[in-house]
Amino acid sequence: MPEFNAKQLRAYFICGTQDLPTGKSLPELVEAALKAGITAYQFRDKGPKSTLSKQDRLPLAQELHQLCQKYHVPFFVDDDVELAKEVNAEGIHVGQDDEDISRVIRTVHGKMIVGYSCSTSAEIRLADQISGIDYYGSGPVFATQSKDDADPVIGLDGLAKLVRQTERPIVAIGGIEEKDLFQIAHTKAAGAAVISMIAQSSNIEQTVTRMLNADWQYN
Ligand code: TZP
Ligand code: MG
Repeated sequence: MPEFNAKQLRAYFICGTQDLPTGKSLPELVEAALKAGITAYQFRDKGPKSTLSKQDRLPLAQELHQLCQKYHVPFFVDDDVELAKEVNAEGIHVGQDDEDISRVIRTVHGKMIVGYSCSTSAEIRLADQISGIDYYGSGPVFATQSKDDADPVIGLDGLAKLVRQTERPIVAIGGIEEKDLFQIAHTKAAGAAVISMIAQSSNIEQTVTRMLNADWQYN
């Protein structure tokens, strides 16, 4: 079982081919983020803007996993349990509309870190009853351009309420910019999960350093 520590949620980078700025490949971007010190990476490749065919997904995921291993950073796969198993990922992230969470846990139990998206109190209440979930991803905290079917914005207050409700660590997601990190940290969320803040950054080293050095209060 890969080691899980909530500190791995502090600077959590999510990226697929649909999120790439022009002129950069996914391995180039992910390696820049790893060099800068991200604490987790999630391969999330989906939607009409993905440039990958189904058969290209596996070798790319393998390459990205190897990169993460070089930097001792856990590699998560979004949604696709089969792919996660094929590449021997450290973790899987499951959404409310993905494969049933209890089924996923039975399949990967003891072998992968499990993350689950919960954006309401009711979702957390139900999820807290299920053992084998390591962390929640909650949001969108702010409006996001990166997910077409995003849930309604929960805001910092909504995030703080979910954090108070559960003992499990929550990684905040959705529209987070560098200027928001202090307030995110002060909700006692365990970290920030971001696409654009890193993918679109003109200084990835500085962006990730700011994520790592936000005044995180979760312990
Ligand atoms: N889930 C909720 S919001 C979101 C996902 C995958 C997108 C986050 O991307 P960004 O660019 O950091 O807003
Ligand atoms: Mg999903």
